Amino acid sequence: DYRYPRRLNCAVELLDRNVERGRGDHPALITPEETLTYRQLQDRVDRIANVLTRDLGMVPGNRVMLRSANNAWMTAAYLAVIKAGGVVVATMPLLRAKELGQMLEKARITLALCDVKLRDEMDRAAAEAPLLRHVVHWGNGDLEARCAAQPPGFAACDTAADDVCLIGFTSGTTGLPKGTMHFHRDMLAICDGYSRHVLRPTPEDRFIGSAPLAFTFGLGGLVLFPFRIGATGILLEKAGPDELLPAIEKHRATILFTAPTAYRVMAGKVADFDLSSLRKCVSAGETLPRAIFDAWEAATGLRLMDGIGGTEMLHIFVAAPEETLRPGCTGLPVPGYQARVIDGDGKEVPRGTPGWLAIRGPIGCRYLADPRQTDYVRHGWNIPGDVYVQDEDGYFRYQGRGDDMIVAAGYNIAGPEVEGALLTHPAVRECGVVGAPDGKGGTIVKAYVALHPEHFANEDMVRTLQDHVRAEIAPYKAPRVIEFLDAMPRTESGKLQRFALRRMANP
Ligand code: 3SK
Repeated sequence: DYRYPRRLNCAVELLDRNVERGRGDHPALITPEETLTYRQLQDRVDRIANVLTRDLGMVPGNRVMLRSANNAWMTAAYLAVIKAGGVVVATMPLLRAKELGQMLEKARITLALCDVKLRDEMDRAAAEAPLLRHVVHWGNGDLEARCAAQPPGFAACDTAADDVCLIGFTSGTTGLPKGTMHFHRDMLAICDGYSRHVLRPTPEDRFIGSAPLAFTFGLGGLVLFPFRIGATGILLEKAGPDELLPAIEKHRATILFTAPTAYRVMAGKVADFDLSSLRKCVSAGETLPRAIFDAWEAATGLRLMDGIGGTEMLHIFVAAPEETLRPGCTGLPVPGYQARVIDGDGKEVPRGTPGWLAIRGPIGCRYLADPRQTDYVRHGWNIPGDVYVQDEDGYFRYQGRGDDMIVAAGYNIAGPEVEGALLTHPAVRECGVVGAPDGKGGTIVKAYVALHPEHFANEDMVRTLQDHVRAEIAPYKAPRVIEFLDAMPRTESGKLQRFALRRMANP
């Protein structure tokens, strides 16, 4: 019911409670380099917290940048900052110095912990960041030696449930990142909401996935959800389909979190691996085309659990457990959340009518010093910019991002629907569909397509794909123009950057 004590440190609830409750010797984290039990992880967290507070002068409320691929040091650093009352600002590994600099400035960051493998961009950003006092690296022995010199044990900071502990920067499909602030209680609420009611894991589960811990999809699915119940997270620094499949087999992973495109690629390769340990597969970060749902079910016998979430609300807020999920629908609001479809004036539209998705729940959307707050939050409802239809029986069906809707020849056409139809053709590896000028003041549907290697990009293929779409969905939705690319532009979290395609289509 999302009621938490007024004083609460979520790192204590997620880590120390496991040791107190007899899970100390259970593996908390498995990585290619090391396996750490809850007790061993607790020791590392406490030592890092001592380094932060005694060595580096961190005080509660300080914001600490973390920079690393997914590994045990990154996880320990996350929990240490929070246990010491600080605020984590984790950065996606591929970000450049300029983007890091914007975050350092916006969040007024004073300390940074960084895997030495990612030091180049961090050092360049640090050179231009007057507020940043220390950057300490691990992987070169520095943080390791500082930890060894500290005493074990750390008394957690007595934080309030409503103290900020995380600023998650959105990767921004619009190219303009925003910092979203989250409280200690929010970190537990996603575990007690989506995970407990929809995913329903057990303490023996082993979670694996591809998203970086800097993306809250990965943080929840690989660390918070398992830790809330004393289960195990498996972390891979590189987690493309070619790394995920052997790791699932090797570590007998049971719950998989990744994006639709990865499921699509993996579906063609599963025959070479023993995936019999897998029991639940979560798909989010992007809309799940029916073709991918079917391909994964045919390949593994498992039904993908679709969900929509956001950095703003920390994790998934509309989804469905396997037994009630409907292919082609995202699902129902997670218990404790309310969702509705509204028009431009904020009024709920009738069932079956497309409109803006609005969400309200235990986690609020709060941007750090950003005037866009009032665009995305109205009367306590978060309006993320997704267009949905609510069916008669309450299920929410995705139509597209507001700016993915193409108005062509008087029709409203959802780009993702056309993409879903294209993806059912075996030659199509990935695609993106946007509106493009027709040269006469109107708009046409244009598809960008990347083919599987054995197929050729030529006029025959254009006609084949157009005919295929016409056979799958209403013919007026078929792309009038198809351009072939080697790969689609994607954000660091794997989302298709339709704005980049739109820019290409509207030079
Ligand atoms: O859908 C997303 O992009 C998302 C973002 C953060 C956390 C969880 C999800 C699914």
